[in-house]
Amino acid sequence: MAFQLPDLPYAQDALEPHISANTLSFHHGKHHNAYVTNLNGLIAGTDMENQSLEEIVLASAGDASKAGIFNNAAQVWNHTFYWHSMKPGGGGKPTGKIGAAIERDFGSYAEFAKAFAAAGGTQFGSGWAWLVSNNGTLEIRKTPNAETPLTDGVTPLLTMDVWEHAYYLDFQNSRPGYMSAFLEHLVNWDFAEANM
Ligand code: MN3
Repeated sequence: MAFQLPDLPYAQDALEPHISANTLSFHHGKHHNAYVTNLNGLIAGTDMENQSLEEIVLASAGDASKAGIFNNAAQVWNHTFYWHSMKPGGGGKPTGKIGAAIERDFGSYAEFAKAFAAAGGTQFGSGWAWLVSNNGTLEIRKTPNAETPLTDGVTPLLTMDVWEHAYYLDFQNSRPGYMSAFLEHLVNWDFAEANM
């Protein structure tokens, strides 16, 4: 059964003025879609054809002969997770269970925000910044290219795509500007809390 490109969880213009409909039309409609199409082509007729996306990611990780499958499968998973990591009117300091866990494990929301932006800012080239739960303790991770903390046995709570295609149309080369908009206006804390 072939994988399908999942719909965005909001309208294509819902994240404006921070992330434009133009960015989402390319990022979701072209980039994410290409990973789905490539993955379907790579697994067609193999024993991975009937596996779940998570099973394919875990089974292909670290196997050089399956690098193409891993890269496309992980990028399909990462992008779907990223769309849900944002929402219109999101961002800012979280409250509730996730807010308390952030204060417990980072000292304050400001310290978390600084460390999360540092992870995204120091990811050389393409990759992802993550908030994960490591056996109940919140941690920040960064991963290059298609790599995902799913393969490290931790639970992803939130991710920020720092590939240039995520921000170049709206912020040109300013990854810091994109990361500020993400943290201040877009983070879906309800999604992060539901993943805890
Ligand atoms: Mn991307």
